[in-house]
Amino acid sequence: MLRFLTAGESHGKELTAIVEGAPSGLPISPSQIDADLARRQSGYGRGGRMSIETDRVEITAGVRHGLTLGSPIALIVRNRDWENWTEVMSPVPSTYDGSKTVTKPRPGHADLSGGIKYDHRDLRNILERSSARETAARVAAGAVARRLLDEFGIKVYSWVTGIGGVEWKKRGEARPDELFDGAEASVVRCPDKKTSKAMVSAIDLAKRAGDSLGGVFEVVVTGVPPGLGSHVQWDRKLDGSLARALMSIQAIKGVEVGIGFGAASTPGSKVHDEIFHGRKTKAFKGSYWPVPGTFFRKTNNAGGIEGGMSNGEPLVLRAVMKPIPTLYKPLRSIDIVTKEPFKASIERSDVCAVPAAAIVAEAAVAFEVAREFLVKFGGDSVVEIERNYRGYLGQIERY
Ligand code: EPS
Repeated sequence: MLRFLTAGESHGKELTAIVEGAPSGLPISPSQIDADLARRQSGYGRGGRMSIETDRVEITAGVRHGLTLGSPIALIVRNRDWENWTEVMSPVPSTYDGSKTVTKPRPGHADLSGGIKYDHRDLRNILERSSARETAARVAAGAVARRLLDEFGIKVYSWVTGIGGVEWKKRGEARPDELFDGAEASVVRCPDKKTSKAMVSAIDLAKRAGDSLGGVFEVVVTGVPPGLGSHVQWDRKLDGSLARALMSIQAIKGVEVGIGFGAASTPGSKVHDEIFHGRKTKAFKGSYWPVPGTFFRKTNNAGGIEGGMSNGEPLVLRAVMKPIPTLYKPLRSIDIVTKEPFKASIERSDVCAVPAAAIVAEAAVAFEVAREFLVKFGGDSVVEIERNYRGYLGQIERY
């Protein structure tokens, strides 16, 4: 079973990810993981912290001479800000004077619920871990999964479709790889230049007002064979696993698959994707992704998943991120010690992290797809998985 855990506080020494269950023989290099780490750090609307951090991975276990061993892979991303926090965050008792103690819970953060739950009187003990800094470790773990998917022609893309009410309307039959290139060239990851500009203006406006903005992004996975996930049990459904992975990303408040909430106002005859047989590349001119098997659809309202299983079409997922709750414009709250009302003041914050969240979502989705891929085709080495996968492709060709 492919799985991962992360550890690390936002201003602690470093973040750690352990990936277990990756097969042997997978080429992994720090530079490929660093590329995703850098993509997560870019994006318009981030605060001062991003100019402190330049995330780089160190692989400390599970890889030898550029190839995975089949043993747990340990990935470390250092916090450069740590040097300013060594006393405050020291794992051993230090001369720290308690000056960074947090007793004022910020609305929208984990502070108060976590403080009550873990019986902490310094809310820093909660916020350090609930911080979205943790997502750097998830991106590192996701990069390993993405590398595995690469071996089998499965690609994970993302782009931003909305920020603070500025929406990019659907683009017909555009190719995912081209949309992705457009997103990579945009500071807000929106493939449309005009909308990108409007999004940047919206972020500027929010910043001037001491406010923050959320938004919507889309993740698309191409080259997924039919049959990942299963209809037979609730916790084996692919859409269920993907939704959970996406919802677990900090500040995500909703997830859609395919047409999603649009299905509520569309009749069934216009929702369900009709089935055709043949080679999609021949039968459907707009085709651009390899479709394993011989059945295909001309529409993809299902977002590539029916009955909890991939159907061979691209996976299409969307998620909404709430506006970052650390605001220069303070919201009312209550001090946990004095029980007095206060209005929070802050030192630094992001205004919008939707473009970064899209990259984190790519990692989360890549990991789930890789996990399901290994459930179906799993072996201990890449060679063994390849043999299993080739066998299955032959089988579905004859179906
Ligand atoms: C975050 C608050 C900010 C962000 C941080 C997430 O950090 P700080 O409190 O140090 O200014 O910059 O994000 C990252 C450090 C990152 O790498 O994405 C929060 O409270 O979630």
